[in-house]
Amino acid sequence: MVFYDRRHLFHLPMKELEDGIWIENPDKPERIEAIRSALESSGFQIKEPRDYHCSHVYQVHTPEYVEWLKEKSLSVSKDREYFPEVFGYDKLFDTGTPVTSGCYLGALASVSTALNAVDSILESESVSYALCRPPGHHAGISTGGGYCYFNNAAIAARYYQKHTRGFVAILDVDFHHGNGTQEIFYYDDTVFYVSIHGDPKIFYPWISGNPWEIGSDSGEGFNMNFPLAGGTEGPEYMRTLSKALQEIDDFAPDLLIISLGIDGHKNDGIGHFNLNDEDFSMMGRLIGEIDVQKLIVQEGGYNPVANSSSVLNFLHTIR
Ligand code: Q9C
Ligand code: ZN
Repeated sequence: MVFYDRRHLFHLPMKELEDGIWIENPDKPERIEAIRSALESSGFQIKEPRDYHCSHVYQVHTPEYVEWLKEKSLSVSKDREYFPEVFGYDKLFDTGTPVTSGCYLGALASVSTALNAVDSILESESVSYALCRPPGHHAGISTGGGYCYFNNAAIAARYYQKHTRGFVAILDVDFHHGNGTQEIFYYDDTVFYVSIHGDPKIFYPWISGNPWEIGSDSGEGFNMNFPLAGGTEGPEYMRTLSKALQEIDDFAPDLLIISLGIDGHKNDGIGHFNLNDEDFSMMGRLIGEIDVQKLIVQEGGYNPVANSSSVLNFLHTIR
């Protein structure tokens, strides 16, 4: 089942400060609208989600962060955006993630999209896809960044556990390391976070994603990072993915959440892998070999054309 919420259209970030220069913000509504229309034309039925109480957000994020974002977002005027002024001393950790007038409600709708998909899983759907925007995997316990405000996948994991007490694995295939998801579950042995991403020595978010970050205390051994070089092609990627999937299979989760970014596609303007449309078919096929219910949560992916073909391919092969 596919879930989508049109309220993401109210979140319209305009610019991003990159290397001291203002550029157009790549998190455009079109990147998601392209996926939606491709899914519609190939016969997927799309459900508009119901809303959930905002308390689910507090299972992951601190009240201080959520309240701050709400107040800032609801007070910024429609044609403006708020940027963190002093790097490292604000609740947004980079200069690509402005507070817009629509970001708080948009982020809540994005969370709802993921929670609706969890409900379908609880009603025994085998694979569900949450077409989320804004994305979530860079959002940590009390910080937003990387175009992310609330961590959709993490909140979905907690919501699933509330109903099942089950074990959850999160496989993150976005080009960037999901520093937020890693942080949220770092001390937790009930959620296994596994990520394949561009080497953080060179690529955003720089602060995390190394192989020695393995989790801590009872979470030790339940966090695993597979950094890859820029330019990585399909065959090497699939070898790494197979290793990651073997680890997930050993963990034997009750639910597998896939943080699906398309920014590893060769035509993506932000990520730096060399994957093509067929590679996303192969990814879906390999992940589908694990016999567990699956929740796919959309993360990055900035080329509308690559997004729609790759998501279609992925959804056609996963099971
Ligand atoms: N010069 C996601 O894909 N910009 N976020 C990096 C490097 C931020 C990506 C700029 C990329 C964030 C969800
Ligand atoms: Zn990304």
